[in-house]
Amino acid sequence: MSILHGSPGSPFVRNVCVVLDEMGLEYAVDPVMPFGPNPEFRKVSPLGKIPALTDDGRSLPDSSVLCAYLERKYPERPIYPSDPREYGRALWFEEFADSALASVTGPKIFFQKVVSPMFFNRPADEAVVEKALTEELPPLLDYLESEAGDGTGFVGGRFSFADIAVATQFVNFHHAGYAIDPKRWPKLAVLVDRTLARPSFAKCIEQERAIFTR
Ligand SMILES: N[C@@H](CCC(=O)N[C@@H](CS)C(=O)NCC(=O)O)C(=O)O
Repeated sequence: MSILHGSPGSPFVRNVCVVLDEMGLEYAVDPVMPFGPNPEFRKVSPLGKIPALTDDGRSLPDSSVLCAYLERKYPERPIYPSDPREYGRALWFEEFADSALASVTGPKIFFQKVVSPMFFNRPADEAVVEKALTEELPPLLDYLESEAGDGTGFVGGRFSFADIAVATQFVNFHHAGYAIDPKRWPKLAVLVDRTLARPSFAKCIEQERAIFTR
């Protein structure tokens, strides 16, 4: 059985949990915390980041790498589109989510509102949160709304990894007490809700709520 190294609350660890679950694969979790001094873990993940996966006795880091690896190892259970253009678009949404979206929903919202008070006994910097919510996040949501189609999937009107990569960032947004405004971003709200209602996501979210809901 493969071992997923990582802890709850990381959108990148969650991506891999969801993909493993969507593929019907069993795995065990090694609860590695990020940012800690753990030289042993660097043998598995040289940059010290979570997640990493040990599979058949060998390890690989990085959620994007792991999802691509799993897709290649289990081609009968695809989560990326097979059409080249659609595949490229799915990779683009993954990149958009992992970089632009994560850099706002992660450090500027989830870290401020949840991690900082809960684990470092420090209140949120409300100015950072306010700027993120009112200035930085809306243009990103406008773009996603324009690409959300009829709410059945960002790529080709079907569920794919593009939907997972975007939706995982909103789990952290929800943990921080926020939700996508369905009046302003109706298609995006439907698509994210639909993606998060899948059993693969629902299982992760339930476990995480027990930790992060105050
Ligand atoms: N590109 C990486 C990003 C992973 C990442 O940034 N993980 C964070 C936790 S959400 C982490 O481990 N940060 C610790 C650090 O940067 O030292 C991936 O997709 O796996």
